[in-house]
Amino acid sequence: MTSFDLQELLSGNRRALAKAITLVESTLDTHREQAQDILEQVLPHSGNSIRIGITGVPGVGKSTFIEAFGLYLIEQGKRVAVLAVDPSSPIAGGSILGDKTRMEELSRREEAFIRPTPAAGALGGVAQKTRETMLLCEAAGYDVILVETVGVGQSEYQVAGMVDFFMVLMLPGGGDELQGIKKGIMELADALVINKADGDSEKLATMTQRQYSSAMSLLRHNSFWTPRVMACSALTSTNIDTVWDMVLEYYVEAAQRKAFTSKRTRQNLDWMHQLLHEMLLLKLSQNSKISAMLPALEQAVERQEITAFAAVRQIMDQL
Ligand SMILES: Nc1nc2c(ncn2[C@@H]2O[C@H](COP(=O)(O)OP(=O)(O)O)[C@@H](O)[C@H]2O)c(=O)[nH]1
Ligand SMILES: [Mg+2]
Repeated sequence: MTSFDLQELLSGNRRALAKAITLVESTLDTHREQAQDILEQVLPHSGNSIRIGITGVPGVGKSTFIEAFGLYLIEQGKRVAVLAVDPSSPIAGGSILGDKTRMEELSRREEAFIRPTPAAGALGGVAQKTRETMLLCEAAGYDVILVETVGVGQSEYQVAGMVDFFMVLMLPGGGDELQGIKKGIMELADALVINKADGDSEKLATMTQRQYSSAMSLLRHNSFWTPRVMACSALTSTNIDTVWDMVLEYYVEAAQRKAFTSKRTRQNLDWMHQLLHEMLLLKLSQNSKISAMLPALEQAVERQEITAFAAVRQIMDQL
């Protein structure tokens, strides 16, 4: 990519942004190199957005919420990027079709950029692509990045590790176990938002909110921030503004306590270690000598002829 394209990207040109993301998502070595080059150049222009992670079981209303929330943010003068992490989606964009219909108005807005999940199995993993895409979107001038994820595998943990504010959407009634939410996720949440607090469910939502408020106050959290429990309706756009006000409040408090930069610094270091891990595994798998000896070593360990440690030691000797 030429420096001209980079200027285009920085000026917010959507085609330049889409092209850069395609390079980031590519599995071709030459594309990866180009992508890394671009990422290094955009780095000084990134980091200036509000990064929000949104998770919850399928059907809780994430896409509907993002539509309402995104449109509200645009009303507030923001530019909004929506990224999805869905490791269960086998093809690029496999899951977004249904979502596009829920984000119909948002996807038509000039101030919004919606990017579906990259193909699963891409080098470095889906979450890493999302992280890099986030930096590109920031360089292109998006003020708020919304990262949506479904509760599959490690995706919620990965998303929590790349955003400033992590939100769990829930349904009125039913405990977290009933709703299929992992225990650790509740501890990572900066807010629980009970969605579908409308019509017949409004009362139930208020009750659920009360239950979770007391449950959350019992949870241990090692942050300056006490997680909030709210109720909203994405369908009727009720309390969407309250959710945004809460995020802003979090930012003000975080900035005052200088907790903000330290959180991102920590995330960056985690990211580095994760990348190192992945690169080492990749190097190992690309090493033909090691690939050739692996089956025999596995057998030997299976038959208890050698210890796992001895097997790994033999592999390490090849490096
Ligand atoms: N009553 C009500 N229905 C909602 C609300 N938000 C979403 N829905 C409905 O719930 C279903 C699933 O929504 P969707 O946004 O696709 O959920 P996702 O799978 O979490 O992305 C759709 O039929 C929505 O219309 C809400 O606030 N109130
Ligand atoms: Mg959805």
